[in-house]
Amino acid sequence: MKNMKEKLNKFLSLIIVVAAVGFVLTAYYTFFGGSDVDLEGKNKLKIPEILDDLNADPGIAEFKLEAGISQTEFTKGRLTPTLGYNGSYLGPVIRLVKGQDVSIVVENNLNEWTTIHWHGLVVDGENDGGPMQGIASGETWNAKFKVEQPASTLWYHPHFAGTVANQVYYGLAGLIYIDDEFTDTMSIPKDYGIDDIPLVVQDRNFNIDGSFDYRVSMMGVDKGDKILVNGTLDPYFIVKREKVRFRLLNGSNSQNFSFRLSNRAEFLMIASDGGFLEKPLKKEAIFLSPGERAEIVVDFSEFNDKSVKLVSNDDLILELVIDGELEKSPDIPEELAEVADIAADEASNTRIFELQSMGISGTINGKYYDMNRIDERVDLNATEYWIVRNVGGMMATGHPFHVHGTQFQVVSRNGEKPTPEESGHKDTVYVDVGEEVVIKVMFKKEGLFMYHCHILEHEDRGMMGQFIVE
Ligand SMILES: [Cu+2]
Repeated sequence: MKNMKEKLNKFLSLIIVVAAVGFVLTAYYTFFGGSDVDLEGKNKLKIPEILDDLNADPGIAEFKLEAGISQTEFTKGRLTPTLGYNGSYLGPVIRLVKGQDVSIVVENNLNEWTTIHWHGLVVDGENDGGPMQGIASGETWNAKFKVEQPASTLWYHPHFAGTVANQVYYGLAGLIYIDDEFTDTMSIPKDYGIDDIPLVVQDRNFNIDGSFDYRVSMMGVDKGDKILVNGTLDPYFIVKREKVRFRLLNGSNSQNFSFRLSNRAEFLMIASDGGFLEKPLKKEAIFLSPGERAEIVVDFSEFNDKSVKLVSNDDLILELVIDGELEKSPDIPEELAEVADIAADEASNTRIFELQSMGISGTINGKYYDMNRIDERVDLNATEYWIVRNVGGMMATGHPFHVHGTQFQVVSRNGEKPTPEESGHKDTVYVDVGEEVVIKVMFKKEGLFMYHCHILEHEDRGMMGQFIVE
């Protein structure tokens, strides 16, 4: 009898211990853990490397990039033929500082021509990497320039006439960060890969064998049913309960994104294409057409959820797993930077650009791109108003209008003052069907430059013009 009682007591003790352990574990994961978020089949977000500066002098930066043919395992066990810079897909972040003299040697190890364009960088025509600076297979090209613009998130990608869409789709693109005299001491998240996260977002289609299924027809481009973020399929990223900055690039060929958080929480937009806005802007969603960038700060200390999703409409972009204890992160300053006003007046020259779609191709002012024709001549240091109209066309779409060699300001959209998110400097502006956007542009660099639609299939099929600054 006594024996029975002892056994029962032991059994009850065991149950209590098991229950207690269970309770403690549950409580631990409830408060601290993200481990009950189902990450089955998901991949940890890749963070691009920062490209080594080969010159120890802080005033001089020397870089080497190599465009090559490779394969990438987006899905376990399946290899996708891809292109990449210094790697299998996409490229490293080129980190520049305002005032630096920069040299970048680009080696073309593809079996076709390419160029490399520094999108958003204000440099002269010869170093811009447009269609005129073609690099033959096996050759190198050396771009040299001085960084003269404020802190910003820019990017680089090929620009050889007719092959841009394909080369970007297969993986040729990367980010450029510029730091300036203010960024070191600014109270914003800036720990690269920890609370300052690059997000290169691209839509893609895959075949069953793992290869890309890049579908283009006369009608247009098929939207990819998969999303790659920094070349990661089904990505997740673990953040702390603190403020995290995301540098978003719409790196897609033709798809627009409207980014928001799954819990519909507000975040702060702090920068657009050309750098910081004057003041942080509270937003619930951010629209980016191909080529456009935005920097946002999300305060994860405000969320009780264990996971929040970055989505675009109903598409999952990135699962953000919130892990760890509450971290005290500093307030974002109410004044971020001074956005230099581009001085233009009634005397400034005005030009009109009419964008017209024809399914997969399109024209600007009724003309297809011709590398032997200069479309516009601009005086060095002139400031001009450019009126950009989307006049529709067959299977009309919106067009992201990009101007090389400058950062411009949006003056008006359909006669109205632009929204605050368009108040900073920009190099790409979305013009929807029927819209008219007026920009003021300053031309501080000499040479031959492009303006074009940043739907890469449109650009490749002629929706581009050339201007010379002299
Ligand atoms: Cu277009």
